[in-house]
Amino acid sequence: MKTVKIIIVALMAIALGSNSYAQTSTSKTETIKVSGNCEMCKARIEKAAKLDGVSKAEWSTKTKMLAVTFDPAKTNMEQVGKKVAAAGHDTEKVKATDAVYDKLPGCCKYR
Ligand SMILES: [Cu+2]
Repeated sequence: MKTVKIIIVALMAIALGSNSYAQTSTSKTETIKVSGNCEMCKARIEKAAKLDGVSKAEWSTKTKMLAVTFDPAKTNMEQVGKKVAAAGHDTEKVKATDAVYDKLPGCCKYR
């Protein structure tokens, strides 16, 4: 009976251990600077950043920083940046094209 208890405890430890390992290895959070002004920009930026593999995207109207939590096996910050730029917002590496930028509402013109 004692042996059974030890085995159960050992199995639980393995299960818990591998679970926390899986969490740290499958998602990471990175932050990039994204140009924008208002709450409308925030909604647009966060929507654009939600690619497949992105679990969380949050942009601050104050700091202009976009924090993205994603699965590195599925996507990366380069892809997120490209998508955000395609929606009309400049990022550190990728800039929005004039054609997309011109279509932004007046309050969102950050240049
Ligand atoms: Cu805006």
